[in-house]
Amino acid sequence: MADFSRIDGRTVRLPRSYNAALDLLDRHLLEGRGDRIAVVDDRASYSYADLARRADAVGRALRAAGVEPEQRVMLCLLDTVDFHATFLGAIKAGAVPVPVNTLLTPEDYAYLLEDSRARLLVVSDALFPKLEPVLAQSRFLKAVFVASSPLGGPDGGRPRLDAAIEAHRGPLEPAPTCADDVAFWLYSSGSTGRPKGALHLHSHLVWTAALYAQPILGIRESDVVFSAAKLFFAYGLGNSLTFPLSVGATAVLAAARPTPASVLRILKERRPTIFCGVPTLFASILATPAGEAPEAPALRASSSAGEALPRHIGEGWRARFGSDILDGIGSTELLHIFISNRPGDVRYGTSGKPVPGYDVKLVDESGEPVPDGVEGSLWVRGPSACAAYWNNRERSLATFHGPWTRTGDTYVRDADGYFTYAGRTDDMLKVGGIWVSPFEVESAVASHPSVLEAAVVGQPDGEGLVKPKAFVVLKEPDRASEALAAELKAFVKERLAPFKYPRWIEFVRELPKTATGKVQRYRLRGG
Ligand code: 3UK
Repeated sequence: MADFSRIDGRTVRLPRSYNAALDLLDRHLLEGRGDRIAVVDDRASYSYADLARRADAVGRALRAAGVEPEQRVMLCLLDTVDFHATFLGAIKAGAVPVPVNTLLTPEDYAYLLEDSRARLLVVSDALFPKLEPVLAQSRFLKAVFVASSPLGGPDGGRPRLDAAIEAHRGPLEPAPTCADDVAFWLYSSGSTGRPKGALHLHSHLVWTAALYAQPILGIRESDVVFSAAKLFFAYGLGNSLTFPLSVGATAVLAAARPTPASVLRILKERRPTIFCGVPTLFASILATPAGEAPEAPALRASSSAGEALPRHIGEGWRARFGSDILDGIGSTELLHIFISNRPGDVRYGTSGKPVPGYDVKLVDESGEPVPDGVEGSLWVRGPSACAAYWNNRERSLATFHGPWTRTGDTYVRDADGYFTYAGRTDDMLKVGGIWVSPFEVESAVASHPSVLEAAVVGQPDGEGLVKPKAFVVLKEPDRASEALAAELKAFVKERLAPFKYPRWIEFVRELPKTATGKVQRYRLRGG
């Protein structure tokens, strides 16, 4: 009989012998939830029993292909049921799934294959053309399975995952893992340097469900979750896999890139009760004209993460959809959200309060705690923090200090205990000797009714002194003009300390962003 976790208030009791896939998937069959719907993707609905059978077949196929426990399996998959089956099947078999961003270049994938030494790759057909050119140069890869997606695509003559599943039907003997074994990796992309593989353990998934999803989001068996943030991102993995599967709820998946129209259609037709997105998406949805009510008939809460949610977006969403967006900060290293707003206690413009079970501290340059109202570097401690970065002693030493993880973010805590984002430690600007948070300037610019979004970087002026410059995306790009630029400068000057206003405004059609929606300010510097 399998050993499962027991969630006990804010604590998770984990047996030493523990496999996360049994806890998230097989447990539901034993507890009588086999017929409940686990996943609804673009093509079909899958019960917990269906998903468990698929995961077992994938695990057996991996073993048959020569994948051994502890070896990595790279997943470059669009959001379909195949992600769940492969991620959980690999974990159950003791292998280590490594989901990667689906928006990278062939060169990036070559690096990730080399760094992870993945033995097997499971790739969606639509993404196969980006992987195919680099497969031959991988020294470790033994096999490739191509997963059919609703978007379609070639397989280069490689075996299809569906065929492998058919050929390997049958029960999978779970690997005898323990709670502290490495279960999966997630690559963390900084604004500089190569991505680093964050090593996550079997225990980490259930901890994020027990500390954040159940008490804060309030997720329960009857919920239907739709996350526009994709499964390869730690945020999406929690939203669409860990959290619903932790309680026997349902995840709605969409393979294509989310657009305001596609998200609005899903909110209406699939009736999710919980929606998860990133601020840019919430903003672009709000920029569309309100439709016939009700636009989101079942929605009771949304979450936002990845970057800070500007206050006006939260307020606009509440006004239009009748429920709140819970902004929270998480990271790949901590796996999910550790400071968050919560239902009935939302303070827009802040990240909320620490999620019980996580400890956070704000410190100055010498590591001393800063008082309330003063910016400090954010450190966090909690049971879902990754063990280390793979094969990168230097970056591990710089980030993980005993039980504490340095996030690289600057935050300020107010007297009521709410935490407000003040930028990345590395993006802060010194203007006239005073720190300016580009984020603060961006928020001010973006609160102008003509602006969709903005990014602010430092640029040297005629004196060689750094001043803020704003790159601005307008809701109606054709409205760009000198007059509007002057108006935006005045608008910011009225709202912030005058030295913070952007000395230059450049109108652009879009901002350079990481696949997970973060503005790449470094690409705008010197621009
Ligand atoms: C920034 C935020 C302000 C912050 C993530 C939820 O974003 C996630 O992980 P990443 O590793 O990036 C982490 C960094 O992103 N950030 C995230 N959320 C917020 N800044 N307000 C926010 N609400 O710089 C952080 O250090 O890509 C988010 C769950 C899991 C995640 N991995």
